[in-house]
Amino acid sequence: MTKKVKDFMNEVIAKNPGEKEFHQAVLEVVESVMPYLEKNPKYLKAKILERIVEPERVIMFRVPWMDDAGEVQVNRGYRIEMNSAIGPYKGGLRLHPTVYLGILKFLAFEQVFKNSLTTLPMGGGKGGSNFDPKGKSDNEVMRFCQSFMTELSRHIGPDTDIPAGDIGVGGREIGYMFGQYKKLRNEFTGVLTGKGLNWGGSLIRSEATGYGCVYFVEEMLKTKGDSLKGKVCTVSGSGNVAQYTVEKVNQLGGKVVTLSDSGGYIYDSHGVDEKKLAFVMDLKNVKRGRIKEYAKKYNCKYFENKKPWEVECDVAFPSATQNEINESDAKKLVKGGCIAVGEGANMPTTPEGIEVFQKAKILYGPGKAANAGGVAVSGLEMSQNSERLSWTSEEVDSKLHNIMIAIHEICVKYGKEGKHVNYVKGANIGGFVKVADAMLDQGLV
Ligand code: NDP
Ligand code: 2IT
Repeated sequence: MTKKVKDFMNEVIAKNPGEKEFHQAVLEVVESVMPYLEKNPKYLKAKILERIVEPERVIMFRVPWMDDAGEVQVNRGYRIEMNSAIGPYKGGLRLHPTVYLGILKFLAFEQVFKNSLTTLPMGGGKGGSNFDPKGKSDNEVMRFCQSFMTELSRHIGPDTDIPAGDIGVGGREIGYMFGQYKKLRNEFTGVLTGKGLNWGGSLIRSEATGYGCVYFVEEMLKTKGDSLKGKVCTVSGSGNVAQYTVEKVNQLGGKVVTLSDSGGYIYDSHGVDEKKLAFVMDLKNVKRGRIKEYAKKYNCKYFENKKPWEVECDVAFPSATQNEINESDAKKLVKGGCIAVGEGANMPTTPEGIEVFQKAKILYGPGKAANAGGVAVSGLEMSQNSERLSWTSEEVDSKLHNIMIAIHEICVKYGKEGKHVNYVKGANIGGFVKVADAMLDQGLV
């Protein structure tokens, strides 16, 4: 770490005490962009870095709701409006017991660069709550979502801030929140994305993050004259991103041998085919059960409290949560012959893990590039809402595919180091430049 980076980080840490995930996300970007800033001192003079790490606005609020037993419950809600230089704040909502300011600020910060990479006009934001949807009834989830939106509705709008899903927020939650927003405002607008297809949602939004991540990996493999055909893939998680990663890997001729949840992972050497994937979707999206049940149903192994990175693979798709691949996991992956990593999750690899991948010179696609397909199709949902039209799935999928190709090109442009592409550097600088230039254009605001 250079002295300049260290001094900068010391300030960030002092100003944002205890927010370790936020420090981690900032350090990764600052290390990448500092050499670029030194060559382009106009950014240093305008203190773009100091400004870009400070959220434009942080909203924190009380979310009271009543559980089925008639007891009052209180959660904390958040919305981080990080940066609106290139468009309205855009980013998901996370409902998970681990949620606190540091996690949402890391996610909002990543979102700024990711959204810039999509080529669409979207600023960055993120929100959520420490509410745990696990084990709650539909009615409890509805009452929570209504209370959460009652406050959030004052701060968002289709041209101001447009939330969407993330961990613990899918179609059900977006539905309850949209209903409440509409009731409060008496307006039918595209204030949320990931909506149902009958009420303003876009085709391919559910598929977008997983599909996009696989398209991105296919582009990385192409630079080596390779493809996903015949590749053995490990996937973590079994939620939205994991499910559609499996679907697209299968379509492109690869084989997925693992899936996981917070309880452990399943290993299926025959691969998670279309029929088994339908079982997983019903298990996770309708029954809200545990992945362990897959092992029972298909008579394969379940590894409790373990992560799938000990399984040999060609390509790994971490699609669960932050910091799920540490240094030792990364070493196991490289040793097992892994040639590419596509991050469906946000910041799933620790800094030490990233170093292992970089040293081994494997194709490492960081989340802000590889998983940008989700928010990209959210952007397309916003366009369709503004036009009051809906596009066919072929149209949306083809736009998504082109956006992932464009993101890959941006990474190559800014990340090429001789024959090797440093996708971390490429994504960070490529995402940064557009936002930084817009901030320069708009003056000291
Ligand atoms: P879901 O809620 O649909 O699924 C999350 C999955 O990850 C579940 O299988 C869950 O298991 C597992 N998981 C969550 N937290 C942990 C944990 N602490 N340890 C182990 N496993 C965990 O979320 P998504 O699929 O939408 O999100 C997955 C990742 O992708 C997140 O990092 C998210 O930020 C990122 N992402 C999502 C996008 C989207 O469009 N949805 C877009 C871009 C990125 P369990 O049920 O046991 O908790
Ligand atoms: O991390 C992400 O990019 C998301 N959770 C999706 C955000 C969005 O606005 O679609």
